[in-house]
Amino acid sequence: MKKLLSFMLAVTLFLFSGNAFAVTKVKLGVVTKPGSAQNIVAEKFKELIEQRSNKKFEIKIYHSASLGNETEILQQVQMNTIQMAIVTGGPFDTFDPITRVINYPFLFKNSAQADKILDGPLGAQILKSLESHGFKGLSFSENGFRNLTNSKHPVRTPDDVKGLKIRVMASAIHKAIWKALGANPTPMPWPIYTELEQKVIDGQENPLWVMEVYKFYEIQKYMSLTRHVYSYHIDVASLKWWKTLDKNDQDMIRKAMYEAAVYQRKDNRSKNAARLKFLKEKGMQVVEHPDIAAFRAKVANLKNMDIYKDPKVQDMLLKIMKAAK
Ligand code: EAX
Repeated sequence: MKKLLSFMLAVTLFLFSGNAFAVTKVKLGVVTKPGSAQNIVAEKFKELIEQRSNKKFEIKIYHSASLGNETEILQQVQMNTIQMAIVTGGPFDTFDPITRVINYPFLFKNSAQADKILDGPLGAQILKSLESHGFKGLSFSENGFRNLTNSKHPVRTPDDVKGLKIRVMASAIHKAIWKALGANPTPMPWPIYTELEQKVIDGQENPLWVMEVYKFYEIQKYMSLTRHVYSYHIDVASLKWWKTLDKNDQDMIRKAMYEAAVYQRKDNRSKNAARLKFLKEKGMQVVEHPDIAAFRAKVANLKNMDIYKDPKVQDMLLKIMKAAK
């Protein structure tokens, strides 16, 4: 009897002792659907962290806006009702104005340069800045370079943009870009298929994967490879939640998320040529070389706008512009 009791005590102690069996459930929100850039990061992160933590962390991915749109996801991350999220740069703009620096039009020459800057000290400074807004910024993954599509006519120059009703993300800089180009920018959360189909809006802008995964070729006849903004995601955790984790777990999570981001950027880029081919086959008329110089000229003064006046934001903009020269 005594033996049995001490055995049971030992088992109970073992079961309740510390972390060996304690599972930490993590809700991870993305607004887009399986196959999307955001969801590929989420799935890779889940795979890496569950394996490396021996399932101590269990990641449940909530995709397809099941936790709300991107702004709503970020609000829940601040409150720690959602622990992690992969969110496009645009909607961060209202939470921390420093993020709008990366959305500056025609900022990066190419993806290698974007990686170098965002993975370097300037990117780290931007991620750090998010802490004063309740987010632990972990890494940058990517949506990709954004291109314009519309249902009205081919766009070669800014003159062709005049009067088009273009959906933009919830972001001051995205709205400013399309206003400067002469469009009628209309902020709207994701997804937007129905609005395009019903012609509430004429066009939208997004990286190539979006036109494929969301079947925009069915409802948007014209695409121009404007590559006007390098669209990043910020892979974040709730700062409230982050502070409850010990240093080892924090390091493991940060590392796994960065690796997931690097994996996804590469994956995304490797598919672009095939996507362009696919979209043409589906009947999209593509202007491959719009007059980029004319587009650039129209947005050249945006850096002097009020949305970049905050000294911290202005300072970051100038530093990134210099680094991207
Ligand atoms: O990734 O809202 C947007 O235009 C985003 O790019 C969207 O989440 C697709």
